[in-house]
Amino acid sequence: MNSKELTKYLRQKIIDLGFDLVGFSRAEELTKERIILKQWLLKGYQAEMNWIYKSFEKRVNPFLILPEAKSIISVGLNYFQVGKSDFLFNNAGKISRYAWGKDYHRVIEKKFKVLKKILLEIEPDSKNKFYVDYGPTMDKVWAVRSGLGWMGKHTNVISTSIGSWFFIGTVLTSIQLEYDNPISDMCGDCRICIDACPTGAIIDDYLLDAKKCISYHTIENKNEIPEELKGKFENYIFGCDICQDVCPWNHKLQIETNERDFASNTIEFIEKKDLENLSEKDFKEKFKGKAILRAGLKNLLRNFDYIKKFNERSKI
Ligand code: B12
Ligand code: SF4
Ligand code: SF4
Repeated sequence: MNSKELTKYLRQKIIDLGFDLVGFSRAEELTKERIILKQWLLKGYQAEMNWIYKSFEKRVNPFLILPEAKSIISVGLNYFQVGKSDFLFNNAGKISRYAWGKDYHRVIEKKFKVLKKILLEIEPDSKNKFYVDYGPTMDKVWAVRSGLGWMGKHTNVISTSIGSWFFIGTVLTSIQLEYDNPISDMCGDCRICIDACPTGAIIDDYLLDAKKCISYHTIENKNEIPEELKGKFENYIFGCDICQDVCPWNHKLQIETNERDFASNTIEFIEKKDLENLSEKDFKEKFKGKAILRAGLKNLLRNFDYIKKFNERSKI
């Protein structure tokens, strides 16, 4: 097979694995993004996520991860589901959509196992590295380069077919493939997400300050949440969907996920009393396989205390 036929074959195989989006780009150093990421870190927008800083060189240079890399494969997996309970109990904590089903890291890793076999069948000597979220890669940048979508002003990648409710997997491979073209930015004059963010975390078009982001504080922050953000979390205790919920592209598309692991056994909210009397062991047992384990019991309870102020305000 020549590289054109090979790319066509691989694209189909990846779709057959259940991914909704796939695209290919040239493995190369990210020179423009190096400057942007450096600036972002120098301004302290990463908050306490110092692991981004530590892996900086790898993030902007795929050859430091895989010297033989020729191509990047970007895949997207839709996780959108229509909410089953739109109304919210006053004291319930909201969980963002991406954590309703099974932990996406595990779901995508399962598909990657099969993809690895496919790549080795194509080229038995090929070298391949697979990442979803936790890798030292700029997943969104590669997804944009591979033509999966464009970077929205809220800094999530948006696809014209499924909106922004998708996870991104990034594969570095030594296999030579044909590359896709990026698509144009379709945000235009819109700034609905920027205006809707309750904490003002999107400080400029395409620029997010994690120090102000509800998603950062409810999931990644292991310390105190700043006093000035109190009352602004709109009941979120794990992640935040507001900037994506208001995006016209997501309103228009609303394509439900085909992934059973996401659609079954969903948790859209929990009440504090569901957590209060659990031991760490019970908590791990109760939420086995779910993404919310990442926040830890202690931090979820802290997040409940934090949103209480909003509930008190809404009763007035
Ligand atoms: C750190 C991180 C976070 C941080 C910081 C978010 C961020 N915007 O960077 C926090 C904890 C806040 C976060 C939150 C969320 N995250 Co997150 N996160 C990551 C992670 C691990 C790294 C992202 C990164 O490198 N950030 C650094 C910034 C500088 O990089 P960047 O945004 O790509 O930078 C580009 C633009 O922002 C822009 N830009 C940046 N600065 C500037 C400045 C100027 C002047 C200009 C013009 C442009 C510009 O250009 C840059 C280069 O193209 C990725 C996984 C990965 N390994 O890539 C997941 C990832 C981005 N997260 C993801 C998700 C799903 C979320 C949440 C939706 C989860 C939730 N529901 O709560 C929220 C969304 C919040 C938001 N509005 O972005 C998905 C996004 C999928 C998609 N369709 O885009 C990813 C890709 C995970 C995955 N593999 O699926 N996340
Ligand atoms: S995830 Fe929430 S807090 Fe973060 S930028 Fe979007 S709306 Fe703002
Ligand atoms: S709400 Fe508007 S500006 Fe924000 S990402 Fe969607 S289209 Fe772009």
